[in-house]
Amino acid sequence: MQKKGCSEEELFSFLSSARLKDRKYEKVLSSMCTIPHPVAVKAHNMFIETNLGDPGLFMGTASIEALLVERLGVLLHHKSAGGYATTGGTESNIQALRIAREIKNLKNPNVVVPESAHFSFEKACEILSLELRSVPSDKNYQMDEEKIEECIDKNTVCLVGVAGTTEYGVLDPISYLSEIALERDIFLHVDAAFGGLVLPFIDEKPDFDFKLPGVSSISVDPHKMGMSTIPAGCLLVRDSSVFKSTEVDTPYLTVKKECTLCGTRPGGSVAAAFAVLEYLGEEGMEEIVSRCMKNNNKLIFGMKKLGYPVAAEPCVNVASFLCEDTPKGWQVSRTRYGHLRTVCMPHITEDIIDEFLKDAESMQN
Ligand code: 0PR
Repeated sequence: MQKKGCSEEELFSFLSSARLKDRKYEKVLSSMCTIPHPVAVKAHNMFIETNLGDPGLFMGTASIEALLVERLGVLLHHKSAGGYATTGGTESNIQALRIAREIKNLKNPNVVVPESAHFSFEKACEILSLELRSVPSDKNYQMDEEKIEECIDKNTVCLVGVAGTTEYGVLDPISYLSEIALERDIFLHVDAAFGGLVLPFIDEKPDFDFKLPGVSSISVDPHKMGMSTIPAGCLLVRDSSVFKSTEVDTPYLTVKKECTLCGTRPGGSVAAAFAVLEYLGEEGMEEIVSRCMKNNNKLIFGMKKLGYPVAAEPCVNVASFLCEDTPKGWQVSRTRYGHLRTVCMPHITEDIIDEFLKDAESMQN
């Protein structure tokens, strides 16, 4: 740190030069984040100094967090769902596994996840000393139903299914997992970090949420398709009494106990997440999701015409193609199996898809 501060002008010119090195979202087809909705930015700024870690000081902000949980609970078919805002899918997944572990309190606990699960489960298991058991994928990159049972034993504390996988945008057999979870009395966590704000707004809605009686908890991220500011995730649970399992005493706070992972927690991005849902309503979200799905289909159709079929038919606005080259100037990603992966977020327009397809065609020459 320098002894004497610098001028505001000098500071901001330095900051701008760093910011200029950031990639603009325009040609970014690899990200699950997007440009926040203008009402999100406005709400975020309004709540900029709020701290949900001390809700007694910020009762208004805490009431917005409760409303966000209620809205997402209703959307995911459980009006009285418990929950709280997290920093994103990683934290929600860690906390879900922590709850599952605490509830069962077994000696050598294991967790059964699909092979396609996001890498946050690896972090969670490492932190929580849980054995991670991966169920192989079937040919459609979904959790292979036939191989689930053989991974489960008496020490399994949690089953995980993904609704909208990170790499292929597919859905695990969550109805089936729900049946096993009920039969064997195992906690079932659904990672809908991405799909949770897509699937409720598409025409043929699959069952993946609390509608299925075996689902115990769900991760859903407003900072992905919810167009909120970062960080905004949410962990929802069917029965809020499970939060007792992660509670610690907080003697000097305005509340006596805390069940979250983070202490100080941003209120700005939570207000932003609520603002977007409230402002757009179901119709507004349907319109945005339908545009993203349409663009995703346009991309799939166009790539197929060029000889690059998708590796799996996605149910959300993610697609992975059998295509070894990458069009120049575009930011895409590669799945673990080497497929070219794209995400049609709200910042991707029809014109951008046309341009991408043109560049994909010219890379063939
Ligand atoms: N679960 C699923 C299904 C996810 O896709 C992700 C993130 C997570 C959990 C973890 O969420 P957080 O990153 O919010 O903790 N999936 C994206 C990915 O890893 C995240 C991402 C977003 C990556 C924007 C890059 C990027 O530019 O690909």
